[in-house]
Amino acid sequence: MRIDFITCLPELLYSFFNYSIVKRAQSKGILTINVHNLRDYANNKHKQVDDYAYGVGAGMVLKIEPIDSCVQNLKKEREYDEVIYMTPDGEKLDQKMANTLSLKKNIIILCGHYKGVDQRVRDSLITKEVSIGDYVLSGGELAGAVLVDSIGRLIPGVLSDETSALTDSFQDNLLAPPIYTRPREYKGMEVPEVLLSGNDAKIEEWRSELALQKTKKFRPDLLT
Ligand code: 6GU
Repeated sequence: MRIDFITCLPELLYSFFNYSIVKRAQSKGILTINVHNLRDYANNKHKQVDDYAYGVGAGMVLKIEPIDSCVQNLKKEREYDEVIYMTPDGEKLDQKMANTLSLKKNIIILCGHYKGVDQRVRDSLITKEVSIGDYVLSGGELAGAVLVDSIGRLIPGVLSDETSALTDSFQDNLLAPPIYTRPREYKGMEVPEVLLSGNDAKIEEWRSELALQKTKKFRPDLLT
């Protein structure tokens, strides 16, 4: 999979991509991430990529020319399955969306300022708008990093134990059951007996039951 990021703040993304699960995916050759600095596509001598909003004045808006020029450059090289714009008014990211996107070959992710981009970018270039939740961030970079982390770990071969992504919370609309490691007892708190029993069927039954209990308690909305 190949992901091309378009951003005014490339530094914000580099550190994340060099340390996370995404780093592992990249060194295994399963995922390639390229970060493009929007400023490199500005066609004016001040390298200006944003401007005042027509009519409302206050707040800077990303201009269409540098974005269009960057996107067209990329499209000359390959076809893209999606051109995603990170925005708080987009479709909310969930595990299902991450699953779907993890199967794509090439995607572009555009990160905006909080005041947004010229509407014509959204009308003519963007195929999908994604939000990571109902709150406002000052830019799309952190949201884009969240999106790529959620996708990256689902690409087959990225996690060493492939089944571990399949048993995550949300994968079957249930929260994950509790897990334990050594010691068996700590300050009077014991590991549930069944987990020490070696009886796989019993353990599976216990895990399903606790996943259901936990979901009922903390996220009943997932069960409806
Ligand atoms: Cl994708 N962008 C921004 N700026 N804020 C957000 C968001 C995205 N998702 C939630 N808040």
